[in-house]
Amino acid sequence: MNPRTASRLSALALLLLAASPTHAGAAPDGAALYKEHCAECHGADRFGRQGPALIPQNLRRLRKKRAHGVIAKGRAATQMPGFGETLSKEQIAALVGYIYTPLASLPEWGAKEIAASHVVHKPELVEGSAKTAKPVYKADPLNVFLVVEAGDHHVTVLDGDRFEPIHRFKSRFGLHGGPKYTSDGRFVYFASRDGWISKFDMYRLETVAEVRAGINTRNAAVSSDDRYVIVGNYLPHTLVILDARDLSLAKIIPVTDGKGTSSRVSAVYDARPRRSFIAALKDLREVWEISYDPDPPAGFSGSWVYDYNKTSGDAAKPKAFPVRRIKVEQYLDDFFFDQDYIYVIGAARDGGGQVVNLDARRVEARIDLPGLPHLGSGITWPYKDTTVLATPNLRTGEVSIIDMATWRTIKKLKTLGPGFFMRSHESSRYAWVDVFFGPHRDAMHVIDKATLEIVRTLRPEPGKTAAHVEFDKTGRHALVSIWDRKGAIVVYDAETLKEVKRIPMVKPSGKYNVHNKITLSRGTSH
Ligand code: DHE
Repeated sequence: MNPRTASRLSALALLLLAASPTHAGAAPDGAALYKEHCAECHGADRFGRQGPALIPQNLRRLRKKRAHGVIAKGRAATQMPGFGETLSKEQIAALVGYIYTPLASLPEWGAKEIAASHVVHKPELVEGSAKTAKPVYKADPLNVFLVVEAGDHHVTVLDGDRFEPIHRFKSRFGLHGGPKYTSDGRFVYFASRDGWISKFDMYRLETVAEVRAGINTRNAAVSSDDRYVIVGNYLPHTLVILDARDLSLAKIIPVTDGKGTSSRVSAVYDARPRRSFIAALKDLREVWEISYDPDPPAGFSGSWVYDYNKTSGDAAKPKAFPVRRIKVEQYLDDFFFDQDYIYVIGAARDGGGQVVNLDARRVEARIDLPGLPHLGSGITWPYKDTTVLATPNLRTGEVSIIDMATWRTIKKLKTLGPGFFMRSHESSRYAWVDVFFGPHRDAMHVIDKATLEIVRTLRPEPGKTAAHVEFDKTGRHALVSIWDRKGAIVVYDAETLKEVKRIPMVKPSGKYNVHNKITLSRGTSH
């Protein structure tokens, strides 16, 4: 080979090497590796998609060394896989460097952007007039389930008596968390991980309105008076309040401590008897109570007034959304309420829990939780002369059963592996818990609520993950998801534990019964 050709070839080889994010020799290119391995779930722009945003502002609680471990080994209790087998240490280090590199500018998602994304698809359904007040189908509207099919981003409306699909429609990409019904079950609100909130009419089976309330959203809640929807965001660090009728913007609350530190929102829920929303924060050791009571009790601050009636000088206008901040000991990654909504039982990703008294505005007890429970999954039931709270733990194969009078763990029930979801119903003697991770992920335990023992382990489809149970209105049937693209909803007789029916679905994740949700059944999430 002549020297000129050889030098051209080696230049070409160098070019090719530089273009490959995984080649040996040259320093790995974090940006290219990100594009190849991370962008699909975390977004090409790093603002999050199904996975969270990977920018320094949202990684404050994760040290670089830990980030290295997460990329190598995956993250417990999330869909994050480990890349330790695929990527070298140097490549992982390059990725860590890349995700901690500040962006030239932070994305704006304020009033202007939110308003520009707002679409009212069906103006005639915004208020739900008498003319449209009957379902277009013949099924008990209170015993209908919504099933989120995560595999192809659809939602099925399922008749809870006959277990037959009534309707199926395309949802926004990556719905996460429970859809939230209005108090009569007529409307429902979905939140997607990328910030879209959709309002759906359960009677007319149509999407009424949509708005993008954030770039990377945690979850949403509806006020008990059906007037507002609140959205908790990871990005930007805001709580966004929408008018529940048409999803127009009512207020943006920046989540900051007033001293320059802002925070992601871990979760926000409605606290019905308090007429307030409660938000847990990821980066500030605080719980926030946001009142929508026209006459909020003492301790709230903030004077912004939202003209809900869109009129001026109206005496009935609520003093909208003042905030009361409560200091806590640890960052809360999620939480759960007691049945009276006085206590917040909060959990941190690294384990441990704390009980916050919302009235006294202080931490009142610590509870023993070994790892982060997917706390939306905690349920309660009467046990002997007390009430217990039970939740699976995402790291260890055990269900913690806690006495809510003393906050002591009365049992750690061994399971075949860490679980995600736990469910029951007032009229059922059983509680069901899945085994989401590990070799037994196809198993579903059935626990006797009186003896606190596992009485049966079902395997609805051997080899495929069985997860997330929801009961029908009466509690006679329990529905289990086969979490697979060729999946199904398997309906069980909740007493005999025998299979009744199998309905094919595309990776059905959660399912949500209207009656159980709007009556705040103890056996399900709210
Ligand atoms: Fe969830 C609900 C947090 C991972 C499926 N999940 C929730 C809620 C929170 C939460 C705060 C309650 C929101 C609500 O209903 O308003 N989830 C988290 C996490 O912190 C975690 C561990 C990491 C993350 O990725 O955010 C996590 N969740 C997952 C998953 O990996 C699951 C299994 C698949 C997915 O869709 O991402 C998953 N989460 C669900 C489902 C619900 C949920 C199906 C609703 C349960 C219900 O019955 O209400």
